[in-house]
Amino acid sequence: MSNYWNEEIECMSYEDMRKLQSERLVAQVKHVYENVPYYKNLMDEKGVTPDDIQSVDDLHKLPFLTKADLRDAYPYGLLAKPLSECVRIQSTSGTTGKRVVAFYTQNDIELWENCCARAIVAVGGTKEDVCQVCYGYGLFTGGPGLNGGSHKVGCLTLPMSSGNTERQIQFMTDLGSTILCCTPSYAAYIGETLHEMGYTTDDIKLKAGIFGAEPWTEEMRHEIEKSLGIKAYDIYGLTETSGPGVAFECSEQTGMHINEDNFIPEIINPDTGEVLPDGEVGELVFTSITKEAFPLLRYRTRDLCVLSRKKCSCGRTLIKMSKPMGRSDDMMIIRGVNVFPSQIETVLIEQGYTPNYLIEVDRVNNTDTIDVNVEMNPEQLSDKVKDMQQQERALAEAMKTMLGINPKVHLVPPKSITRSEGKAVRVIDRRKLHD
Ligand code: DLL
Repeated sequence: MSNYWNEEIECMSYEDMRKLQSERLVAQVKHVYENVPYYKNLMDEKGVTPDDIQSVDDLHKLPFLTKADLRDAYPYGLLAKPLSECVRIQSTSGTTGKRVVAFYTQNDIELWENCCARAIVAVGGTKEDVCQVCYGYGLFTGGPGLNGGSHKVGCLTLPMSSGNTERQIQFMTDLGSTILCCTPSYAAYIGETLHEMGYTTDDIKLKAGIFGAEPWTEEMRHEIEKSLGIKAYDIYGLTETSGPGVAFECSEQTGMHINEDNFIPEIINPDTGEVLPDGEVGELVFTSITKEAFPLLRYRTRDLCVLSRKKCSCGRTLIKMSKPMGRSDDMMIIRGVNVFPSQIETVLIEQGYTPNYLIEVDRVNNTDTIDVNVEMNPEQLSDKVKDMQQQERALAEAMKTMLGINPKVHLVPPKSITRSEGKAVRVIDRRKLHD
């Protein structure tokens, strides 16, 4: 059984991939210029015409597209196909007023599901597998994307959606699910509930998990692998570029292969827009070269990561992206220091705590404050106040070493931090309320 869904593409030589990308890019720029007045204006303003784009080497000449553009053009302003050819929308939740609506033709859905099928096959999925999809279904892309990929591979697909965790575990044990797809925070919760219900990993048949949609650390990967007795793989994507499956992890588990026959990645300096060489950290930018209805050229994701063309032991030649280190817009600046929630998570797990935490940021007397509420394991509970204070101090000290700032740590009782069934909320920043 092959480990690839599309070996020709996934193992294509660099030269052939560049050639394919260039052909697709040239056609895509023409398609967008002719059909999307909004983007034509952006190109005209920059003095670029489709004729200036002859290959991938010319990509940098195109203007960027940002979330603000998506908002300006909402809802139909970036549509590149007549509505009569569109068959679906997906959308972000828009809780912060930044709703994105993406459109798909039948062919766009095909391409998207094939990207997800690549991800499933890369973790060892075949038609013998039972694939339990507990990403949200509906407008969110997670459920529909992995569902479609699972069908393509021929797995028995369990379209569970998120929530009702005991029922998830019932299905998992009764039907013998072998692949689990959900957010990493929900996977951790499922593991916790499984053990609370009195099961062990011997009672389930899971072998692999495909977890994404939110940042998670290597430490959290190990926790989940232990608790569910599986290999945990990362998957990346965003609504704007179709959803999950833009990039996926393989057996090497050292970053995600980007489906670069569909999405050309670039890394830029987020402040200047300058394109950075492979190996440097910066903002990830994607150009979708195959999408018909909603093709975004040079879309700034705000996700910070590194690209690498290092040879991969799985045989794929597709470029790899590191785990996103966070978003340039969820980086907290606390007393002038850049802090990512993932750094705090790393410290917590290293120190033997669970990844259940809530960061509260505020500003008191013009000084930023950061409070980290950390849930204890039952074994860490102590009825001696002194012991608890000692533990809090030790944790604060470890965070200071990692972050360079001194947070206030509060140990809170087991199970007191709300579990997430979708994307976890890790930070409450009250400074925004005062601004
Ligand atoms: O989260 C699509 C998705 C669904 C990806 C299921 C993977 C699995 P959005 O809701 O539009 O789409 O959110 C996209 O989520 O820009 C990243 O900031 C973040 N994100 C997605 N995958 C990862 C990941 C879906 N593996 C935004 N690691 C992106 C870290 C991720 N962050």
